[in-house]
Amino acid sequence: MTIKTEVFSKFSSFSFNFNHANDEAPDLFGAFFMNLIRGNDMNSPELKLYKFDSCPFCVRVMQKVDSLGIKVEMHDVMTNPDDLRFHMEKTGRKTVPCLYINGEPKFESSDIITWLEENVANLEKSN
Ligand SMILES: N[C@@H](CCC(=O)N[C@@H](CS)C(=O)NCC(=O)O)C(=O)O
Repeated sequence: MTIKTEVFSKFSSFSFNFNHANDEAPDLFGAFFMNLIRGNDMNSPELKLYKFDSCPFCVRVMQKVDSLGIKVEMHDVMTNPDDLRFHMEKTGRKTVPCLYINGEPKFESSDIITWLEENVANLEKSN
């Protein structure tokens, strides 16, 4: 369902769009209102987890992500060569799990889990 809303005020008018079904917000106002409606914090850090599914340390982190209900973009280094290349170029390592917090890599599953638990209040929730 795409919602397009027009907002008029005395001095200006603007419209915004967001697509509820696929989480797309094609403009800044759309993103702002989508996050507002969902109770998401616009200042929450962007999280990307580099992992592969048969890695037990990755599984621990993914279970924590699930149980906390937070939104994390998944990058599988086993199935996606571009993800592996990026991760190695960025860190000089191929070790996973690695959580990128606003682009900054954090290694060690137990440190990642502790960080998630300590910061859950500020993290964007999954839907
Ligand atoms: N102590 C680390 C262990 C991580 C680890 O050993 N990951 C393996 C996959 S299960 C790996 O990436 N090995 C390849 C490498 O380190 O180059 C943690 O808890 O995150």
